[in-house]
Amino acid sequence: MLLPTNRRRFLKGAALVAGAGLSRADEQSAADDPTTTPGIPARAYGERSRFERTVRVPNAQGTSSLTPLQDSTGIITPSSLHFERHHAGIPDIDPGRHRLMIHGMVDRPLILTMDELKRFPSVSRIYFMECSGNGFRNRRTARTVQEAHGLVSCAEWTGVSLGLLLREAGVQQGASWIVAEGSDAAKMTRSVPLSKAMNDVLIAYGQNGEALRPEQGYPVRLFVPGWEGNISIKWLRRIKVVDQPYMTREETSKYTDLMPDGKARQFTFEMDPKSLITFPSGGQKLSGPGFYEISGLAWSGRGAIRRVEVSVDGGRTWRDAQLQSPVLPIAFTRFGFGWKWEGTEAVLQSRCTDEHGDVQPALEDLIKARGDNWGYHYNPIQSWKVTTDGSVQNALT
Ligand SMILES: Nc1nc2c(c(=O)[nH]1)N[C@H]1C(S)=C(S)[C@@H](COP(=O)(O)O)O[C@H]1N2
Ligand SMILES: [Mo]
Repeated sequence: MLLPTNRRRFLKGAALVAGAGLSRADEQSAADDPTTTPGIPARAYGERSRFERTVRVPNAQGTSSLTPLQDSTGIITPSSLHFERHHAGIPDIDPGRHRLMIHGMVDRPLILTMDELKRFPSVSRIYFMECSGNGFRNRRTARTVQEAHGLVSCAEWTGVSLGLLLREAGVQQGASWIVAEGSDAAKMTRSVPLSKAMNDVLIAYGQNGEALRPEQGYPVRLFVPGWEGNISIKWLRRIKVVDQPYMTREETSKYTDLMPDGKARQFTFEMDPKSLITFPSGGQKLSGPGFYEISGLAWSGRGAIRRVEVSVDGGRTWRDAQLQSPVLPIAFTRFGFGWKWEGTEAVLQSRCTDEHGDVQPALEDLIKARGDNWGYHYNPIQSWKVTTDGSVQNALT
């Protein structure tokens, strides 16, 4: 990577700050010096440092919470910071009593305990999950990337391939959809085409190396890779194999978009390519002119990210950002872009392209295509304005 010529000066500055820190440490009492007093003993379940404060932000009704994307590193969202969306609270389910039923147009209906489910071969995959309502509602009022776009996260999910379970049950001729139902008080229900269900859908019980969190659907959820979060039914209790979509509330009155011609877009399953600069982003402050690595996340429900471009002049010119490995399909991809801030006003943007050549659009293009009476699948380019004092703002406000 070609570094700006002032990179060395930037690093020298950092060393000076560290030097100043050392002399302050000398003045601290012995009890505060970790090299002279033994630390606390081992503990049974880990906690982060008390100095780390970043948290999810729940909405006023407690029906969702937002991932602090501005503080994220790498591509994995820790389970404790994974965004939440629940329509009737988080149920408290005893896995010993939970059952998953697979029935309908099958030769051998199944009723599985969690232990039985876990006897099937398991698969683990890193996938992002995004609520299709992400980004639209707060697009003008949001100050931070968390407030604007925090209904997206990325985790490692472990479970059983739904295709395997459906083959075990024996799908009958003429079946073309499944209907999945949750055991929360919302009894959230969605229809999934059988072709997707047989392809890459997981019946997931693991998240980032341990059991799913209750917020994410403990003890078991449907995980539909790349599709709008709503379809990944949590607290899953039933899958019915059927021959048509069931037109549930979540696929008729919700999660549809009214187009200018009066028709509604329905079954808009896939999440479109989207990227965000997470540093520097709204609410953060640059300490002064000099070198920075602009950092961000890109993802697409249709596959891998192939390219991310960054503009530091409000979209007049674009240059390629570096994609950091791993670059996985249907997962967050972290990108970086070396930038020398001159101390003048700048508008920072990122724009991604996925492996199918689909490009993240400008907001004007989305409005041209869909009118302005829609709210789901909001993926336009996000602009952050850096002002001369280094503070960063949402450029749409
Ligand atoms: N049973 C059930 N499943 C559900 C929901 C729900 O309220 N109940 N919310 C859906 C919505 S709208 C989204 S965006 C995702 C969010 O998953 P997460 O909370 O694990 O991030 O779960 C989906 N699955
Ligand atoms: Mo959602």
